[in-house]
Amino acid sequence: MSALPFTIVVPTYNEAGGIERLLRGAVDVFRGAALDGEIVVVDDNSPDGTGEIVDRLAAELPVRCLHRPGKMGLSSGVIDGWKAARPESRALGAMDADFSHDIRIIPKMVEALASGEYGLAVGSRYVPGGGIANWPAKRVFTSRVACMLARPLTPIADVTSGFFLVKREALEGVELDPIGFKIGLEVIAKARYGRAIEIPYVFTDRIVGESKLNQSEITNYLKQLSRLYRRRLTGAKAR
Ligand SMILES: Nc1nc2c(ncn2[C@@H]2O[C@H](COP(=O)(O)OP(=O)(O)OP(=O)(O)O)[C@@H](O)[C@H]2O)c(=O)[nH]1
Ligand SMILES: [Mg+2]
Repeated sequence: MSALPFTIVVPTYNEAGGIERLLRGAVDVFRGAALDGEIVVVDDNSPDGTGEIVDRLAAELPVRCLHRPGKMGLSSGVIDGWKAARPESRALGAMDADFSHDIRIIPKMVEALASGEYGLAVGSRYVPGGGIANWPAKRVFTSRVACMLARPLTPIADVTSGFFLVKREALEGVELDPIGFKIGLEVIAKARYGRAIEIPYVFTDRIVGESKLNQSEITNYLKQLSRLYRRRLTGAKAR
């Protein structure tokens, strides 16, 4: 077993079409690399029964479901999932449920943190070896602009990645703003992780289920950025 037990949170809303395959695949990756990982799915009372599927799988896999009463947002879901992580986990992560994030790089993320060299490992589309398989040009452009806007805050190229693993201690006492979809940016900008590494992977657009991303998330992202810039300028006091 790896020296670094960890918990990955998967927020879900109507992901019944793929959740079982994703969880089985991730646990296979954990077992194949002898990792001590658990997955906490945070389900917002999905009408399609995602939460019940996870409850059933909890009997045979290192997986649990945290049920929330209604759709409360991706970032707050990840934060609530981390609060529910088992005490022995020394690293906390996040991953989407729609197969966009390549579960095969999880062992590299764990290894980076276990080495003691890094406190944060980010799955990255924007370093050599990474990429995006099947997004329309307009969406790639929007994503690149979103990352550029955060450039003065961090040298990390893929700041809007929702796929990462961070040392638990790096989050202690850190107030994360649950606004919008970009919990990764909150962690990158606020957590005390020391060095970070970006691990390349090729992002693939969701193959089952429907997108929950909408125009208001772009507004939320701009709001989040402005709060982070303000915080930077006022010496980390503002949210
Ligand atoms: N618990 C919870 N999960 C959510 C909520 N909104 C989105 N999610 C989950 O967050 C993850 C990312 O959502 P996506 O719809 O894939 O958003 P995206 O990746 O930005 O956009 P697409 O890939 O185009 O769909 C998925 O696992 C969703 O099920 C929410 O309000 N609550
Ligand atoms: Mg997605």
